[in-house]
Amino acid sequence: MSMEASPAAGARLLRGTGRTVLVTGASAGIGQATARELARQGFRLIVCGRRTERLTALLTELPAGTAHALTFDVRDRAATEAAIAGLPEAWRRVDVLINSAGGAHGLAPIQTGDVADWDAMIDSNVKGLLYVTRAVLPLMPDDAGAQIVNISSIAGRQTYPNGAVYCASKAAVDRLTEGLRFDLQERGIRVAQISPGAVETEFSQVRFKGDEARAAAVYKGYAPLTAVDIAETIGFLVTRAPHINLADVLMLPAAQAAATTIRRQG
Ligand code: 8X3
Repeated sequence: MSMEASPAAGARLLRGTGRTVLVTGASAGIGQATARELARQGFRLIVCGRRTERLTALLTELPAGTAHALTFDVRDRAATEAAIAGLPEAWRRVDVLINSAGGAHGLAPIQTGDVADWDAMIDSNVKGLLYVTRAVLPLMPDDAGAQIVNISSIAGRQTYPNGAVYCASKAAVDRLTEGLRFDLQERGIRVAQISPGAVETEFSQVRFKGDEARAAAVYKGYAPLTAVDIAETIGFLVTRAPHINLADVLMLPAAQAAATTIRRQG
């Protein structure tokens, strides 16, 4: 048996240095933690979110000139396109796109669910991801190790009671991730998704419309994942050698076996 190394074996990891990442949903949660983690790894950052003051605060943490903020709501197609089209010349190459904007609104059966909640979830988790991706793609280089990472969810793989619309929106992310992989194969752009289980962020506070007690109960009796846990995994994923696409990561707390099966103690 030949012990010769494959041509790819010597390919080097793609460090952050000299590369630019655009992160949506960067004003909180997984997006914000990912921005911090990738800055730590040397990436230049385009941080996108709805809350200017939070993005500005994030910029002050980072070395001057290494980050650029864009305020827009991914649900607003015109604003999304205008913000990305208006990027200054120095920021018009994007090596990595992290689609993190989105969330859950309400937890209710279809027959009584709030239609405005459905619109919010479908508009941000599905249509917003599409708007951003379409707008950013012209800025991504071909055959240069570029990468898109979509933040999906275990909810994209399993439906749970009262979560039909959120789960459907994340199932759409799963399908779009696969579809983009086909579509972008000819450009040599890698497409991946990470599907977290329970992560303690603002997620449940938003889902339960500010009901802190109800949100806190979601994470009681076990150790949920943190946004930093997800961010570190994304950091690993986007620094693999160019011949690797770590395409699909399901990441759960150790106490979680399935979307609604969590071992709680105490
Ligand atoms: C977040 C995980 O299980 O609350 O997407 O839907 S879950």
